[in-house]
Amino acid sequence: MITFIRKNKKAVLLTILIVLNFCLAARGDDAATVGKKNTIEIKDFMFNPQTLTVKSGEKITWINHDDEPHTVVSVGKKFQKSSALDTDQEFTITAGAPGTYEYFCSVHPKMTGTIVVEK
Ligand SMILES: [Cu+2]
Repeated sequence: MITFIRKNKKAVLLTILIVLNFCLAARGDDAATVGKKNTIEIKDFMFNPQTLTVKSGEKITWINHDDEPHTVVSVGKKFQKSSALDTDQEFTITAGAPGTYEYFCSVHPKMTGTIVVEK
């Protein structure tokens, strides 16, 4: 009887470990998806998407797919500005306090975009 219970406990422990592993794997997938979700592509002198909504604490990445250099500069200096991004170069920030953040390209000031940060 005691042996039976011990064996059962091992089985329960093993099951917990397996379930935990699945949870961790699922979390890893989520993180990868979130990273891709918050990417703004710079192409044909435009930020795409023009408006991006993220949650506070999430990362936002711009990637320049033009042959021209572009920058990301916050209106009112509300977040760190990028250096001039060459082709395929990326710039990442972490979304701070909730609010609406406008930005532009200092090389081509007509290029503008908006970040909306939610709680
Ligand atoms: Cu530009």
